Amino acid sequence: MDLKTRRVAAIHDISGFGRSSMTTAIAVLSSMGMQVLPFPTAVLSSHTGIEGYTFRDLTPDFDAYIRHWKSLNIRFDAIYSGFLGSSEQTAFVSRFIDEFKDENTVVLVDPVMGDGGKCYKTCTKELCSGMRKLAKKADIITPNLTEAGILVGGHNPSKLPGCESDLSGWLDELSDLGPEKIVITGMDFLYGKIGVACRNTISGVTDIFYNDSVDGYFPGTGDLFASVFLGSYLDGLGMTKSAEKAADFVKKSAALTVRSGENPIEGVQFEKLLFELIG
Ligand code: PXL
Repeated sequence: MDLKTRRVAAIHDISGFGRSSMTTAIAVLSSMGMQVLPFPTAVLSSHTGIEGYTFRDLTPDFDAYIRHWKSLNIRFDAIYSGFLGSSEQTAFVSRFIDEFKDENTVVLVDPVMGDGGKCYKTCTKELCSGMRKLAKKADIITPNLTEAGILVGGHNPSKLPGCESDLSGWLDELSDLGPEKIVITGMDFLYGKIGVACRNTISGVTDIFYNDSVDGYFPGTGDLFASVFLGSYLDGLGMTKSAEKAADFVKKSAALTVRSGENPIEGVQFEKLLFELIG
């Protein structure tokens, strides 16, 4: 066993109802033996897909939070950002990266902005342009197909690649944003299948794989994917193997949710499967 515990700065919101973002990142990465240091961006009573949610924006705390951590001389093996509520928050995350990234820190930016061909309510033009800037500072970005569209189209998710041959141009455009590795999830080009594309922008190599899809809409699976991906990547699995492990875990969690009859709006049931990540 590697006795050194890897430390991850998790920059996400905390949503009370509906498994997502910070609660998922802590559960998954802790199960994988990583220490998670939460940097909460907002507190919501539920994720934004559920009517009536409360939203407490924590941006006013960011500066003092960063300064305190800086005074403690904390070093991170990874900086992992997800849902952000405004372009002001993206600018703070950018500053966080400048303050804490060293040559061994992996920066993963999950540009949470939309799904199913639509932007989330909170995704403004300004937020999109902030995410594009953040992607420049990332080692790895993990957009779903819609978020790839929002990043490339500058806030217009309506034009999405419809097949693998369209995808290559999109990956080139995302490469131009600056990340070293791009992992696009949720590729629904083939009936009954859901695919992932992994592009190494240095070598230009792209790996694509598919799993059987599970019918239904499952919020929070992007957070689950990115968290399992990051834990696996920090364990040394490499981009494509980490993506395969993450996609497999998401698929099993979605299948369990369907079998259980639980409402998928609560997110997928992954708790009973976490033991599979330990080791
Ligand atoms: O799962 C992504 C996500 C994270 N955080 C909040 C969200 C969503 C998606 O809807 O609303 C608050």
